Amino acid sequence: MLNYITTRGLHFILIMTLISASCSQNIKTEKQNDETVTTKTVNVPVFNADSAYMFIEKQVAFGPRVPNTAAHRECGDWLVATLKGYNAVVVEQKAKLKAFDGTMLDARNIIGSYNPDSKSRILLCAHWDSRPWADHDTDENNLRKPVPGANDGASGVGVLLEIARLMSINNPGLGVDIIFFDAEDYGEPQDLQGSYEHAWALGSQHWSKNPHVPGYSARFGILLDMVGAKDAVFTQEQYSRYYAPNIVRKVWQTAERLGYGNLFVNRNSGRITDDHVYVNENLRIPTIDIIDYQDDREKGFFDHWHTIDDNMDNISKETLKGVGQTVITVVYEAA
Ligand code: AHN
Ligand code: ZN
Repeated sequence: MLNYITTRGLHFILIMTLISASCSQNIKTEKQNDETVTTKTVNVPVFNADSAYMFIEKQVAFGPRVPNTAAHRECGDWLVATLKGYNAVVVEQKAKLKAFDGTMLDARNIIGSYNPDSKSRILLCAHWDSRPWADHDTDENNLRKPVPGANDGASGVGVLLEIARLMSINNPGLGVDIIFFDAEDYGEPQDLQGSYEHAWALGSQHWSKNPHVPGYSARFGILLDMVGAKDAVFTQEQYSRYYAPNIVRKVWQTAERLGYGNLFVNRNSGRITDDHVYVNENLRIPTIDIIDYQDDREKGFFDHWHTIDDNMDNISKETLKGVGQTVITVVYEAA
């Protein structure tokens, strides 16, 4: 009998150990200077930069994801299938959006949700379309060619797909909505005469006025834009600081703690009109932009910005790792 109980007890301990090892969170009690302190330790998944890199390669291989092209439709279908494959609840928000020149764009915002019933939610977003015109190319023959968009577009999506993959393995314990915005980069070519209002970020303008869930809200949002270049530097962009100063602090402090302070620098930069502006203004969700931008660089953005050389050659796994590990840590620690 004694033997039997001991064996049962052992089994119980073994099973409990296995359960706690597979949990994403565990409560740890430590003794420090005669004081008992309880610290919440969160097991944050390890971001795999090779995997993120492959997600970027895959998007670029479709060709430029310019709205109203086959590459755009095919890549959109692949994004939907990939999110579903990683157990997200997917909504495709299709809309005909009018570009600055009157062109009607067949646009699609793609939303992948985790824990859709949770009240406590975080929004992660990036644009998935690519720019129709390489209007910053040095060769004038390229000015009306589309950009490959490895960094400008695919990098943010690649990082978020890797986070989706990790969330399908290890539940983050709160609601997370990944939104791939369409038609961000259809703003008028630089050399065109005339001024156009709200020509950029058409997909996020549409979604923020017509969210996929009526009354949608989130605690905060993080936009990733151009997060894969070799020499990336993420400064603290002005709209982000204005609308979401606490989130800027949280993200930059997390990066510093993880050893990515060289990538996320404590330096301010000016206003960038990007998807986060409309999420802030229309939905009042404090949303920051992690964007490779410095006021004192020639273009502000990375060297190959809006040129036909925005390809895989400039994508750095080290940069992807720094961004991905920082963002996934912020998400899992918010639970
Ligand atoms: C403008 O330069 C107007 N917007 C920058 C946002 C952007 C363009 N992100 C990617 N491409
Ligand atoms: Zn762009």
